[in-house]
Parts: sequence; C-alpha cells; structure tokens
Amino acid sequence: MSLEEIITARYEKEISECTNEEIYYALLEMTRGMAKERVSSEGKRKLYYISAEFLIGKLLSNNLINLGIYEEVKLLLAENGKSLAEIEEVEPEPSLGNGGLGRLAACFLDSIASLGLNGDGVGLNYHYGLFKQVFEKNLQNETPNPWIEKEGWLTKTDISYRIVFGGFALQSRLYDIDVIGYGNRTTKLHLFDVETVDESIVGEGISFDKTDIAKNLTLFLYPDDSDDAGRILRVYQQYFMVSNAARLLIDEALERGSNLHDLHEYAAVQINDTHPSMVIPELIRLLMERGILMDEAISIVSKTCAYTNHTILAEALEKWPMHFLEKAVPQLLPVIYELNSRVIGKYDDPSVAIIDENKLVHMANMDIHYGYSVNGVAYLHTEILKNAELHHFYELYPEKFNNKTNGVTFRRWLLHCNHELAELIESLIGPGFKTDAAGLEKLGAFTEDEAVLKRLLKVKKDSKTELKNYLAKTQGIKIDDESIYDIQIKRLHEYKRQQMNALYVIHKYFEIKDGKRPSRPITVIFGAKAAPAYVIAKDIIHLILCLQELVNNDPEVSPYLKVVMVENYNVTLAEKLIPAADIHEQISLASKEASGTSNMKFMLNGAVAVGTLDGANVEMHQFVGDDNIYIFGESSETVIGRYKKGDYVSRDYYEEDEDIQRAVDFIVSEEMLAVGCKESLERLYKELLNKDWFMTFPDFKDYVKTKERMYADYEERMAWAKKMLVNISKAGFFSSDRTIAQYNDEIWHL
Ligand code: 26Q
Repeated sequence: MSLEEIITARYEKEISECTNEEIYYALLEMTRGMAKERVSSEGKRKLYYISAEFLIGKLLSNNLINLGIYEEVKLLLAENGKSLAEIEEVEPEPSLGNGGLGRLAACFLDSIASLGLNGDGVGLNYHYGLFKQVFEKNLQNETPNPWIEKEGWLTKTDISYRIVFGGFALQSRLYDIDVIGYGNRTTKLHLFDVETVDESIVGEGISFDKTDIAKNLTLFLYPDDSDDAGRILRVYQQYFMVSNAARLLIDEALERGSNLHDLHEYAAVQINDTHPSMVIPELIRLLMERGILMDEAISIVSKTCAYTNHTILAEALEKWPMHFLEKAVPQLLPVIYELNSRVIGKYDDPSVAIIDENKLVHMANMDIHYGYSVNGVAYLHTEILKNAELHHFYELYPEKFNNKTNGVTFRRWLLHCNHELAELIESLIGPGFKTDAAGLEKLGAFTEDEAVLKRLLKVKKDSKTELKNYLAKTQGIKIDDESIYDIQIKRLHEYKRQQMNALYVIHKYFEIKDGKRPSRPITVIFGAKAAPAYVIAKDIIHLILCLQELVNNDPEVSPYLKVVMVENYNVTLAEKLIPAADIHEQISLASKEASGTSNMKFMLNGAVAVGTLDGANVEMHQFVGDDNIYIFGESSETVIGRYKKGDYVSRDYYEEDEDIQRAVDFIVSEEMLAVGCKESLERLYKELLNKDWFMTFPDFKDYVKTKERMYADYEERMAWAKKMLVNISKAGFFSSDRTIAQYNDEIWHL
C-alpha cells in the first residue's frame, strides 16, 4: 500500500492534516510491509551472529534509504507541508548497546543483508536498554530508556522455548526486527524476551530487585555489576540468550535437512566478545541430549563456533566464579569440567586452563580452545593478541588467529547522516561508491580542484550550522558555527582519555586568560556515558560539566573557547555530530583501544583526526599519510614496556612540567570547587597525581603541541579542505561491507 492509502485507511485524512506522530506510524506500517515482500538470503550454511548488544539506532530513515524510496517520501511529505526530519524525531531510539561493540554488530547486520549473505543476529530484547543519561548539578544520573511501543519495529513470533535454570524454568518468546539491506534483501535481528518480565518492578532511577529473575531478566542491558546480585543476573541473561540461540539454530538446521552430525555444515556461530561464550557448552549439551556422544558433540561445536575479541583490557575478559554457574546453570557444569580436563590433560600450562586455581571460569579460554577461529578487530590489536595478551594460545593454535579490521556501514554513516556530502560525492564520481566503497578513491582526482574543495567546505559549514540549530533546539546549548568543532564522542573510559582532553581545555583557558587568544574560536564537544558504578569515569564527566559551566560563563574566555557536553549521547546524536566535526579526538593510550569505529565514521565525513597510533588509527594513518592525520604520543611498544617495568610515576611529570601542574591543580581550585563537588574533584585530582594509570602526563606536551599545529593548519582553508577530501577518498577500506566479505571468505564460508 502507498503512504496515502495507509493514511486514508488509518485516519481518514489527508497527509497535510496529519500530525507528525500519525505520519510516523503510517510510514512504519508502509516500511514494514515492504520489508515483508523482500527475500531473505538462502544457502546451506547460515550465520548466527550472537551478541549481547545490537545498537541499531533509529530505523525509519535508514530503512527508507535502503529501500531506495527516501527522496520520494521526503518530497511527498514536503509537498504536503511536512518535514521528514521532524517526523524522524518521533521515533524512539532503542538503546540495546553500550558503544562500539554493539554498534559494530548493527553495522554488520546491515552489511550481511546488503551483501545478500545468509545470516541473522541473535540477542536480547531489553525493555529499557542502556540507561538514559540525565545531568543534574553537573553530575550524571541514570533513568530508564523505554523504547518498546505498541506499534514499532518488533514482530512477535510464535517461537518460544522453555529455558531451564538451577531450580526454576522460564518461557522465552522471540521477537524479530527486519534488517533491511541496501538493495533487495533482508535479514533478521532475533531478540529473545522472557514472557514474565515485569516493568513495574523498576523503582527510583534504574534500581530494581536484582534477585527476581523471572521479572527482571530482560529489563536492562548490563545491570550494574558492582555487586554479586548484578553479576549473577548477567549470567542468567547470557545463558538465556545462548540457550535460545542454540535451540533456534538447531531447529532451523533440522528443518533444512541437517542430521545434527553435520550441524557445522548448516550453521556458523560468531561469538561477539565473551558475552555469548556459554553457547559452546550449551550446544554440546543440547547435541548430547539429542543422542550424540560427547567426543563427537565437541568436535561438531568446535567446527561451528568462532570468537571475536574486542578488548585488550584484562579486566574486561569475563571470568565467572564457578559457584555462580553452579547456582544459575548447573546443567553446564559437567560439560565445562570435561572441556577443562581435556585442556589440562593435553597442555602443561596453567595459563591456558579454562578453570583456574581460584575456580574462575575463563570464558575467552574456552572460546579459543573450542572455537575454530579467533579474531581481533584491527591490525595492531590482533598483533598484540598474538604477541602478548594471548601469546600462549597463539603458540598452540597459530592457524586459528586472524585479523578482521572493523568497518562501518556507509548507508547509515554517509548516505543517511550526511545527504549533502553524499550528493556532492555522487556528482563527482557517480553512485558506484554506495555499493563499492573502494570507489571513493576516485575522489583523489579532485584534491587540487579549488571549486570542488570550496563545495566541500560549504557542505561542512552547512552541517555545522545544522548541528548548532539542533543542539539549541533539543538541549538548549548555544555554539558558534564559525568556530572549530573539535569532537570526542565515545563511552567514558580512562583509557580513552577524555581527561587528557579536559586538561587541554584547562590549558587553553589559562592561555586565553594570559592574553594568548586563538585566531578562531574553538568549541570542544564531548559526548559520553559512564557505567553507573564506574566512579572515576563519573568524576571525569563531573570535571567536564564543571568546566562547561565555568568556561562558558567566563566573559573573558567564552568568546574564544566553549566546552559542550551533550546529554545522553547516542546513535541519533552521533548522526548529527559526526557530519559537523572539523577535528575528531582518537587519543586512547596506545595499545588500549582495540579498534575504534567512530574514527572511521568521522574520516568518511571529512573530519581530520588527532590521535595516537592505536587501534585502527594505525591503518588510517597508513592510508592517508602524515599530512592528513595528526599523530602524537608514545608508541604502543613504549607503553607496553612501561607497564612491564612498572616504573611510571605520574608525580614526576607533574613536578617537572609547569603546564601539567597548572592544569591538574586547577581541578581542585576555588573556581572549580564553587561549581563542583569537592569529593569528586579531589578524588580525580589524587587519581591523576598518584596513579594516572593510563599515562596522560607523558603524552600531554606532545598533545598540546599537536593541537596547536592543527588549529594553525585549519586556517589554511584550501589545504585543510584537501586533507578532508583525502580522508574521504581513503575511507573505502573502512566499509563494513569489506569487513563482512572478509569474515565470510575467511571464517564463515556461507
Ligand atoms: C564485561 C564484563 C562485565 C560487564 C561488562 C562487560 C563488558 C561490556 C561491554 C565488556 C565489554 C563491553 C564492550 C566492549 C566494546 O565495546 N569494545 C569496543 O569494541 C569495538 C568494536 O570492535 C572496538 O572498536 C573498540 O575499540 C572496543 O573498545
């Protein structure tokens, strides 16, 4: 049915007489109808991408683009006095992810569908997803983020399983979201829910009874795991997710003709970080229940499952206390014990055991022994895994290790979020880049073409004005679109070093006070959520919010420097911020950021990076060369060496460097204490002075110098525009279509 027909049937009105809400629901109905008419991909082997997170973002406009009807719909609405941009605002954003890992899974689904591969996503239907971030008194508070409406993208299916836990069982229900690829394919995102979930048990903020599993299981993503009740709830969630996934894939394989002895010919499972790792023992258990002997069950599962590692931080590698598993999933214990005893029988090396001497179950170790592939997510990351973090495993199984540098979908991160730039590119090199991202290289022919460079600057300026208007309207934030937009958006983590950027802001504040004014105003923009129990991360948010209040209200400074911390940073905001960025901050401590993916989105949208040689920045640097990216800081070798020697003393740097001293002292200055919370600011001050675990001080001088150089270069507008164009032209490698094609060629073989 056409939009007009749907609107007449639903409301007996004309489009022009409808509210934005009414039009949104009509468009939803139309889009869902069109998705149903499309074909799902087929093939013998099917991929199940199991992930605790799918940060899909809003779907309406992206779906209209992938269906090829965006312009048509936009025009029709405009003719009736309606704005598609305003209608987009009606859609709630599902927040089924924390950050990079979840957004990557969403980009991958888009590429799997667009490439026509036979694969679905499997996860959980969290009713409130990740919390919504609210600032009060310069502090982060958390509230629930409901996104499920009576009418939405979810389709209730008739698939339901009985999932047994220690002492009780829960009935699951599968909901599906159609993932509409670019072209004519769809795949599915399968989200399992529990039928007894009860939203009414949520109390103040995001608090709830963590022990009432039947009612709370799918309420939130990663409930606070600072206590045992929260941690064990994660185990229940993970098992629920993988047991459902395993049953679904077995049922589908049987239906397509598998006899289960050949299950690996019908199914491939990608384990997205260790959160779905229990799928290995669960699949073995389910095969044994169906009559297959243990040896064979292990062999089948080992040919089915592959593992992706997303982090080098040891504390993020999941290790579950055996007594948690004993309580929540006792049926898995015999399998896990057996898997472990085979490992220790074979290898005389306690570091590769699955169960350690403290009775902790190392999920990654299980994945590596009993999966057929282990991959990192950027070149440097994979090298560090092979040579350091997972070196013992690499010696055992060199053939399992491989790299798959991350990518992002150009449909959402260019065509959808930056129409004007996509149109400019298409006018220069034709539409081929939409399906073959490598085609962007053709832009290289225009790097000396002044007319093209001017058009590019105009596109950037328009995006900056758009962001300015959006922030004014939605968050009451005022910024100057003639200023340089310098943006850092990502989860708040010490290793990502938002604190170093904040110290730079303080440094600049003092310079301006001293009469050294920048030639053009600078707007430093942050967006970040901190895990509710991550104290120092919240202190850093507090620092930035205090700086925002102080700097922006200082008449001497604010004409030259503004600090902005957007509230509730999410995919929707990223789509507005990224096209508008002049400069993007990728300043993690070298060796700590596995890949990063916002770096790729910024690059694609013509922003220039200031960054360390970490994660995928290393590859970006190789593609664009020294002139088009601003690299600073110590190398990953130096950093790894420092950790090994354990000889880093932050106080030495503080005492030797006046700039560092002045900036760090300011955190606990009278001015700051007047707008902030003493306890929090002092804690952060001491943390930096006495620990600075992520080594901001050794990199600070070089960081300041590099930013100064960058701001000066920005004034050479034509030379800067050339850098922008080079970045865009070299971004093709970072398309998730390329990444997914490699996963398929080298791991999945669908
Ligand atoms: C683990 C145990 C207990 C509680 C929570 C967790 C947990 C939750 C989320 C561990 C890890 C995550 C998320 C990790 C993540 O997003 N990693 C990012 O993955 C991106 C995609 O590969 C990379 O680009 C980023 O570099 C990496 O940080």
